[in-house]
Amino acid sequence: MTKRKKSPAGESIRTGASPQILAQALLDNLYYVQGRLPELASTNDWYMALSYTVRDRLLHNWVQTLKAFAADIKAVSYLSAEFLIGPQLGNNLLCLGIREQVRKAVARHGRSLEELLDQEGEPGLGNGGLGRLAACYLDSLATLEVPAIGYGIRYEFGIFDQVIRDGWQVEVTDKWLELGNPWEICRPEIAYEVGWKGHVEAYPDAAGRQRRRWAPGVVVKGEAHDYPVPGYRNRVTNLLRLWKAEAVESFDFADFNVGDYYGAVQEKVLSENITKVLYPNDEPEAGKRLRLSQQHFFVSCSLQDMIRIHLLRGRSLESFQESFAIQLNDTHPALAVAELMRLLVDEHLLDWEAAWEITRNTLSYTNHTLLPEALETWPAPLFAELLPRHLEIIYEINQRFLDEVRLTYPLDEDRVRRLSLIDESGGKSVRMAHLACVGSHAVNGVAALHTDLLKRTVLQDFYELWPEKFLNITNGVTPRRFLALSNPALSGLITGKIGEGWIRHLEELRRLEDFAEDPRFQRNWRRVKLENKKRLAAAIRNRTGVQVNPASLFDIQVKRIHEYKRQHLNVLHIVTLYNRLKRHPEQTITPRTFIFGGKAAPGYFMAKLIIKLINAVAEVVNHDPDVGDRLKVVFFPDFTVKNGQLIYPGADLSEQISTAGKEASGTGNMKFALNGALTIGTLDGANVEIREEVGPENFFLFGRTAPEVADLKASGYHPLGCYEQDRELREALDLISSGFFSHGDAHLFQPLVASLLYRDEYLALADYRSYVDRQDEVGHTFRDAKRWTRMSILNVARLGKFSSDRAIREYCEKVWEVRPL
Ligand code: F58
Repeated sequence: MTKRKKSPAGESIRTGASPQILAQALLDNLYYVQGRLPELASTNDWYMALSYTVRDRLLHNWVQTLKAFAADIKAVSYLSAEFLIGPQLGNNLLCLGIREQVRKAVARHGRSLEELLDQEGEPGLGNGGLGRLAACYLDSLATLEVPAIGYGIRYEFGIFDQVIRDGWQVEVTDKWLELGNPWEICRPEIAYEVGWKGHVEAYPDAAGRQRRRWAPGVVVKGEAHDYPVPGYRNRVTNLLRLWKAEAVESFDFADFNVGDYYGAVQEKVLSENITKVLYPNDEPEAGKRLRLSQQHFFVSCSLQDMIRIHLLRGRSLESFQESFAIQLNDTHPALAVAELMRLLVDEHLLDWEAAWEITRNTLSYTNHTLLPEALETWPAPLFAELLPRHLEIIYEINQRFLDEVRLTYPLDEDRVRRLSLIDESGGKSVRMAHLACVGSHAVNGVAALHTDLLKRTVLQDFYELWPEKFLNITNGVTPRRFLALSNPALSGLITGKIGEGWIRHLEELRRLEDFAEDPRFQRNWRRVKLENKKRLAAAIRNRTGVQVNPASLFDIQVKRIHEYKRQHLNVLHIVTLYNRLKRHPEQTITPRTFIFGGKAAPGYFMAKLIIKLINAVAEVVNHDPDVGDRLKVVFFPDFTVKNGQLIYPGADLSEQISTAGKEASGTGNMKFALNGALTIGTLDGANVEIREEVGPENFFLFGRTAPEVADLKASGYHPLGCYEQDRELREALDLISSGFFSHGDAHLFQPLVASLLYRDEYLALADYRSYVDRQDEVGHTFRDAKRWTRMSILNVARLGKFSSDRAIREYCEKVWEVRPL
């Protein structure tokens, strides 16, 4: 080891944590890494220098933790096409516990820590809940000291940035790497080759057994890019390893030698395309060959990496399952079933039976959706072209599996057809959820209701076949990022009362119950909320120009825009309040600020129209003198993790209003409640469990239940009937249809209104009355500050269950069979 430079006080310039040493380290990094003198340095230069300074302090722990991977300890491998990790600097400071020292060090150079934190963009390497969940789980794994690697894709362009122009969403390329990325360590020596296309050959092995061998037509290299994932104040730093596609050099040179220079360059460009861009959800299936390539690419690199690590331990592949528990985050990495079989059987020459045993014992699968249109399938011809050997393996798995099914259910060919990995209705396609179920030893849903519905709907046949494989693990969120980091004022207040144990043991929040009615604590609670609302109001002013009143009820819905999440139901309520005010301008109502945020998939017309509607209603309501300050509507552009950290703490009311049975879990519901917002919600996803925990008297419930939704649909639902029977609903819809919010253009919102009146797949009209009545109660309750504050405190106090630490403990015990370091 090289000798470390020491300060006079004996602290190392690379690890010391006093303000003095940090200030010196900052200057060193500014000079030697950024190549800048302080007087010429930009804010970004300072941000980079600070990040390197913090990274130095993480690396020591990281190197130590990596040793665990060389030792004989079982590690978790979390395979996910998305990791929505959010800004890194603030969280790393929190985990290391050096924020105040760093603040002083930065101040010595005349800079503010806030300004540098704000300079950081974020890696938008995910669409929404699923990607963020993966990031929360990595945080908990590290905090619970479980050795873990997150494996994913290093997209060059993450989820698009959302800009609002004339009320419409416009997508802008996310160039997150543009200004450099101090958290990433590129490891060119950790790289694997991944193949596509080509053909499969049969040959006899040394023992004379028939074997298959894949000769790919195209080969690309995957290069590891590593991110440190620190635990909270515990010296453990795990690893997030993202793969970047590169051209394989030998290919370039071969082309170059025959003089095809441009051919070689094109090869390089095509290879690198694989990790160019994250797919936004809800895009049509067609033309998604690149997406299948991405899945195969990151799965193959990750499995090869795990096998390398396992063999480095001096173990044989028969014991692979003792080195790794691999979690499939939805079906995006489900190809792992076929790829692990291929690596074990074709490359490492194991028997099929032995390989199958290893595969099943190693893999487990989490399902995140019940929406049939969201269940992944790939056309067999596309598979055959891109991954011919994998398709053969899948056919073989299927044949053996269906033979087993036939033994269990003789003469039930209908069931065999339903269970098959191949959908034969229409053109043949591969059902990825079926592949994941067959290849895993455990299958879980993400909230109690979701798991229940999984067993009774989309995976019913699998549940009947293997009931013991199924379990529920309700999602959770990390209290570090979503309370300690994003809401320092509330955290301080809580810690002042019950100590800081809650940061690792969220159940300890329960002790706040004793203070729910304490007048002084209540006053402080309200003061903190008001501060957070002022901070949010300032950001709203800054980004939208709208001035909102921090004393009004902040009613917030932030999440991806989707018809099942029913942002338009929220809009119908706003228009209803507006109509009431127009009819009785003198009426006293609880002043409200409605805040929306969320991205629509670029190809999802209806979702984009909903954004336009929100902005159109905002435009009218915000400028109507009859309304004054009583209603304001805001669309906060570009909802990200970073913006979320600002928004959740400023909420009074959390909108969790999806049609019952559609939202698998939701995690925003947990983030809001943890920050003291009350929920108005349906009995959907984890709302059910949140309500159970906080008590029904502290939750604003409305709407039909999942069985009621199913019954209504089965008995023939006629939304027009709701419209005819409810005057306020009729007036709200009529006003939208009339062109009132669209400068007289009566066509603009017709597709939305017509879809509600004549189809209303997500029962917005059926739940309207119950929603509006509950909202009236919300408005009423908010006027009773003591009662509201009590409810808010009790919500926070009873939220312990929704820590991602609890979820990870359950995975460790029930699925992975791993123990902390
Ligand atoms: C979400 N799924 C669920 N998918 O909708 C949400 O209820 C749940 O809380 C969350 O997972 C975590 O379990 C989700 O975010 C995606 O974003 C997919 C990404 C890939 C394309 C299809 C959508």
